[in-house]
Amino acid sequence: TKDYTWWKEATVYQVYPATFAKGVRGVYDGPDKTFDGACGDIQGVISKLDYLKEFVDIIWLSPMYDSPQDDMGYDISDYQSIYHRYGTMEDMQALIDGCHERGMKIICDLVINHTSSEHAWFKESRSSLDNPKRDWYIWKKPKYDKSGQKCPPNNWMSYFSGSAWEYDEHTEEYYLRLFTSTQPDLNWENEETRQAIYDTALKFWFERGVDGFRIDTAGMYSKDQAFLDAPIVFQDQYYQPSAIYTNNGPRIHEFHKEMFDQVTSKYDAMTVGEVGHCSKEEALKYVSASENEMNMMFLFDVVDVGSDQGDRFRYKGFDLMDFKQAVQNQCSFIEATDAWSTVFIENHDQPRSITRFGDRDKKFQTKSGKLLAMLQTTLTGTLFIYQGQEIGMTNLPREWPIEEYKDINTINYYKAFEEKYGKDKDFPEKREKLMDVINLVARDHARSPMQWDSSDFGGFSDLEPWTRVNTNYKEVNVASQLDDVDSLLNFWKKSLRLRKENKDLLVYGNFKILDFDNDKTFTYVKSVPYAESPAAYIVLNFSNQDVPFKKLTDGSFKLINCNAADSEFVEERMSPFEGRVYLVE
Ligand code: TEU
Repeated sequence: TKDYTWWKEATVYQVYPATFAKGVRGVYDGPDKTFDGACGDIQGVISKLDYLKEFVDIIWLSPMYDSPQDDMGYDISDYQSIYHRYGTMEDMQALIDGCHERGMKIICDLVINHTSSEHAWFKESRSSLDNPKRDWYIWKKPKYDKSGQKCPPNNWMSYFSGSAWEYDEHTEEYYLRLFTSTQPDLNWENEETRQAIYDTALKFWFERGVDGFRIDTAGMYSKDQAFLDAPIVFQDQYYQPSAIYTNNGPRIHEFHKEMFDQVTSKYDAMTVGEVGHCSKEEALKYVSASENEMNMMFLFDVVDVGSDQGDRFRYKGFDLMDFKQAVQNQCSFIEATDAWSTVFIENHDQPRSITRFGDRDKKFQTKSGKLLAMLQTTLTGTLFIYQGQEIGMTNLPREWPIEEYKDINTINYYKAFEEKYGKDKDFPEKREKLMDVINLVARDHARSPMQWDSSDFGGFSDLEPWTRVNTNYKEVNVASQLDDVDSLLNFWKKSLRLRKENKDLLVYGNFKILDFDNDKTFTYVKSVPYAESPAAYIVLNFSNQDVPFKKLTDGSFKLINCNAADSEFVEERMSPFEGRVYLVE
């Protein structure tokens, strides 16, 4: 049995400040390195709180801290001030208070594996070999190859292409940066560094009323101190070599326990760590209540479906069986334990779920969005929705050229690809193939401006935004869905209500797949162990065809949710992308 807790039952809504909403109290909108054009801000978020409070309980705000924005704020130059285009400290306090006044909570992004190279700590660290902060980052002497050329200390790769080591002329050493060149990794081995992180990045915000954190790259702080070359598993090296020695490293649990003990445990906080990949045993170390580390974690099983060994751009395609397995991995590992899980299929690092898992053709777009809503609102764990998911925003159009893509991950990958194959005779074909994949899986798809209404720029701003609005904003937007009883938005609201009304089953229940081998339907039951309550029986047709409906368990079935129109509903046959939720007694 599970203990009822506010952060378990809550629906969390992720806000990406750069593209959520532009407030009326204008922040300077002239040209800017990253945001050349109108950009979202904190007043914009405040202006939408009344919209959000109708269906969500907690807001997760992606980084709003001061930053050069090389990785959209995941490169922080000051934990204690706000990026000028997003607003001021007063705006942020107003947002925190605005959430609380409405009975909502707010969690912030905690990016503490690395800082920006513009952070004062790094500027000091790089200034000399004997600077007191030298050891706050990870510096290594160069190696030399046979011909006497300088080369990085080992073969670790960056998540954003190329070596994970950056050479610094000034002191003639390399620093580690698992992400982009301006995101140096902090040295968690240094106790003073850890204390500084706890004070500046966590306590400071708890004291201002923030209710918790989404902990960025929470599995990466502890690097294997041998810094060995990793075995090259693949022909062209992706980031796996470094992952072996930087994910779930030797001291990672010690660090999380320390952070919990010294900071998080002092507050009624919610914490969710982005860990991504780990074994079940490892996962339980992070999120078992008795371990005192964090409340829950994001595992990438589901969002990685179809990507080859975690490299999103080697996309193999969607397979329902893999998908079922992934869903099971993510929500079953907590059964019969004191751990907790999360439910999500979108975030700012993922493409849009309808394009990926639903119907790519317009025909069943909304209906497949409802199918995915039924899936998510019936799975065990804390539910996370990403901005725009509630109205069924989709990936960017395939015709858009690479120039419309702004994410450093996409751009670096594209450049590396061009460098490698640019001279090949068949480069144009190769390029088109890559564009097909980018159009399917790039992070950019989550980062286009939120579509509020059918006016210019989707009502996001009155000036042209820094990144282009999806061309479908006239068909897909909040305003047109608010009053339409059949809209995806209203379906989400209804499904979220049902989730709460049946929380023992839907939020807390055990999960069991009934048709693992079926390649069209996904059928599972949710049940409460040892209780004589009904079970929830969920059947989802993931295909664009009619399929027969057969009851795979005994009992009397009562339908409580369905996305098929009354006129098309036939008990023994399910229409394309139809989903049903029954209670069975
Ligand atoms: O992401 C870390 C991460 O491991 C991935 O989701 C990563 O973005 C992806 O594999 C790249 O293909 C977090 C943030 O969510 C992401 O936005 C940041 O870019 C990254 O950390 C660095 O801070």
